[in-house]
Amino acid sequence: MNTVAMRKGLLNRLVLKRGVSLLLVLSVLALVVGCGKAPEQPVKKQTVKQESERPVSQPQVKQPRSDEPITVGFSQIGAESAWRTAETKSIQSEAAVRGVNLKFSDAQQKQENQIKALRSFIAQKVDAIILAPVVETGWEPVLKEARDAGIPVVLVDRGVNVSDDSLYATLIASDFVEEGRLAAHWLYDKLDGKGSIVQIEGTPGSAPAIDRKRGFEEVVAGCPELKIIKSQSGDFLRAKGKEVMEAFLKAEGKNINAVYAHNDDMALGAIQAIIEAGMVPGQDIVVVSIDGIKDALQAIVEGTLGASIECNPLLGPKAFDAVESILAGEAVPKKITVADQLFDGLNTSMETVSGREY
Ligand code: GYE
Repeated sequence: MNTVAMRKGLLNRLVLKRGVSLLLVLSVLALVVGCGKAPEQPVKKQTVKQESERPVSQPQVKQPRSDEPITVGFSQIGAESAWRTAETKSIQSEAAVRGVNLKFSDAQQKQENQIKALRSFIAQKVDAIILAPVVETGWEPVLKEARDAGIPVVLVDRGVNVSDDSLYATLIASDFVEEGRLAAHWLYDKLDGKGSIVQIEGTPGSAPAIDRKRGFEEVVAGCPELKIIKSQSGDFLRAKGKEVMEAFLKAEGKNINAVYAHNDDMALGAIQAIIEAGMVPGQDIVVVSIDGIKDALQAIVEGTLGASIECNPLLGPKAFDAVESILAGEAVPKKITVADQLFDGLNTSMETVSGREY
């Protein structure tokens, strides 16, 4: 068997195996693909370190009275994507199931609104806060206020960049760097190692945009015949993904072989732009993205989207498990990693689509 056939066979087997961890997929692929080896330098100070997966006890958390329902404040980013809407629903419905009194605040993509919401939760003396931080930086003052008030903060889906880990109790999220690497390896395989890629990035300064870019570019840097010719933010929005792709097509036209979008919504917008430009997505231009939402799985079945790396948004159960453990004085891991999988034409059918909740 030649190397390409071997690589294909390997990838096929790997994608077919549901629930396989990205880490496992990548370590095998890194050996076989031969490009995109891990960089010599450690890539950014990770928001969360591996060794932090060990349970750690929490600093002075006020224990609620056990006969009363707990009150939790949830500061959500907004509703920019189908992924985000699914996450909101998961947290709201899990709160209802557990009889938690949930105070919900939608920040409409603005960090200042999230900071205001957190201050209001602190003033209302909630038992715990769940925060999905829009960007990585700028959280220290308000997180200190929460810690001083004895209110634990559980981060969901995006990490923060803080000098002191004790400012939050735990982070429940996918490994975005690995998602980016997996997208690049899939594309390498699809393009037989060569081609020009355009990248549609997520919200500037957000953990998934930073890390998905880093993981993807790290692999591409090791592939001499793969090039990223354009890169721009589409803010995780379908309409903006389309706009950015229109501009890319205007500037580069037929030079573009592939699109890497940091989420499915932007990829679906880009697919629309490709069709409107008279080209065939999946044939003239290959598209790969991240999230694994229902519409993306449908596009995979239709052949317009090549692959989507799942990022599981159903974080409600894990978030409230963490809140309850912390309030019970139990130790929780500093990072709770959510397992994801890759979807492409080999493992996605109409049945997969209809089984998808979001
Ligand atoms: O991938 C994207 C969204 O933070 C993981 O945010 C999340 C990302 C998700 O809007 O669709």
